[in-house]
Amino acid sequence: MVKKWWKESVVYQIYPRSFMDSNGDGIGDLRGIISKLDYLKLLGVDVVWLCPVYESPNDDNGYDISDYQGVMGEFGTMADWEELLAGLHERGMKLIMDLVVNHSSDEHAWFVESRKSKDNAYRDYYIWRPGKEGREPNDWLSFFSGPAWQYDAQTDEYYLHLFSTKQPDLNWENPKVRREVYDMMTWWLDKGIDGFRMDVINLISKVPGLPDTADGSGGGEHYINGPRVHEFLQEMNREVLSKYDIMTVGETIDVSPEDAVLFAGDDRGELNMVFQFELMGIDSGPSGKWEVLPWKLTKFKEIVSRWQTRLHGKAWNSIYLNNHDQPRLLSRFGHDGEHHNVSAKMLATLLHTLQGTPYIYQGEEIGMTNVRFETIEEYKDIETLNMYREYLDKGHASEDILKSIYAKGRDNARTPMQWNGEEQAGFTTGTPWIAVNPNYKEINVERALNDPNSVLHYYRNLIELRKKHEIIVYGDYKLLNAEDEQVYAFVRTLNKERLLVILNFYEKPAEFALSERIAHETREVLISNYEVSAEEDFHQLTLRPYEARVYKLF
Ligand code: ISL
Ligand code: CA
Repeated sequence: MVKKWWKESVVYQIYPRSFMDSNGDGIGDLRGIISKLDYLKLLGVDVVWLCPVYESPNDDNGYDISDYQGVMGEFGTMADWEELLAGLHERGMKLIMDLVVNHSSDEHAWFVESRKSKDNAYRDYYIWRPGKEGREPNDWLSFFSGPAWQYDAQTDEYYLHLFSTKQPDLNWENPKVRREVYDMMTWWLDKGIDGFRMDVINLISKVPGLPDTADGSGGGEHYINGPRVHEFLQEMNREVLSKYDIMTVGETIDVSPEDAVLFAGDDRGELNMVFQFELMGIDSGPSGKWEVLPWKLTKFKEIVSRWQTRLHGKAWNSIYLNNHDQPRLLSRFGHDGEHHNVSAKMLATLLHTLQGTPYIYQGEEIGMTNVRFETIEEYKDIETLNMYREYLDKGHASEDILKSIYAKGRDNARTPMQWNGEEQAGFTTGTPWIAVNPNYKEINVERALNDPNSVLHYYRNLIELRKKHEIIVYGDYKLLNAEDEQVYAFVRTLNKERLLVILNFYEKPAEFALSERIAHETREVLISNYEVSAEEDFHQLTLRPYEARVYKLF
């Protein structure tokens, strides 16, 4: 397998608004991040993915960009950003920036021009259509509730917005738009950044004619992996990406492993890897993410294993169990009560021992959990707030909607980083833009640093293991027990070396039998979240709640 630095790296995702506030206005900022660089170094991560810090009216917390080459005033200045980049590089870490070019803000100069008149030079930078019999041009729906079209009286036409009304979709059919995007990317790369995470990049090509859906299901079939998406990405690669030694990861909604091989295949000249959403959909019903269903470990293993094996030798996986759009991994797949510590370590073990580049989302390394605000007023996320209004209008009860928000709302991941047990968790000296999770007195960085048994130190150990054992990066993957509803066990192999990973996903102790062959091999525990006895019968293991073990076999 071809060796690459981005395969050997561990990425840490920062959501700047919630990471660290340096000036007491309650909003995380660039100087706040700079003040925590030694912390990131201590953790051992190689790459920081910075969520958008560009100028933005913050309808969607920076994912609505009004100037791609300016820094958001609330976050600081370009000089601060340059200091951040230099500070990372000095410490041997890299920086990848979020690239949000499926849409811009409606306050971007291009859109301000575009909406002025039908013959404006920028009209065609966006997707404008006349209405159909006094209604929207088609029946597509926005990811953030309601139709994907907004009427604009000035020119008596509608513009397309797959996300909020303040996030008009850029028209990638227009070569001028593509040129602007490539020039902007080049400008950032020439400043010395190390790559991009590309927001909903598989939505940029829409089916010509923008047809109605067959069944009113939203319209995804007409813009997810659209007809020209690979052509556009190959062009972007030729014009920009191929000229630098960088990493790229595409956020791709609704893709299969087969699609991923097209986006990130070694010989495709597109991206290095993609974020898949199959696993994140494991607890959603047919109506979408707000329909919360129990999930099953057999299904979990089936999804992960299919991605592991189908990409092997062809493309590269990105491994993540949560991010700024998802509930906290611990509250979703582990136990955020009495088994907090062991279950966080168990999930971390999985994250770091699969084949692919692991992504840690801020706060995950100390076991931060979901939050439950009592009233809707405390929530800030546009997706959540729009959905709440839509569901209320449809007649749902507020308590029921709140239940879905507790399980799936994006603000679960956006409460301030918990640095210490002092007021506002040490995140700000002022009033935070979103409330701190009340559990900050128990769960915080200061406490974790002082406790050798903490989740944080376990993450540090896992990251270190990746540096020492090539097999963790490059070994292939084989699932041992597809049918087992409680234990997840797999083997990684590289040349003559083998790694055995055993994870109890539940609170209940589990019996786990190993094959004769494995049981007779010499073994060494590389990492575990409980003490492991050498005397134990290796044919038949009894695993404690959320127990995780990684063995090297000889
Ligand atoms: O997580 C999701 C599934 O419901 C969506 O909330 C999310 O919008 C989708 O995954 C796309 O995410 C990306 O683009 C959005 C932005 O709001 C997200 O924060 C970003 O990660 C629009 O730019
Ligand atoms: Ca601030």
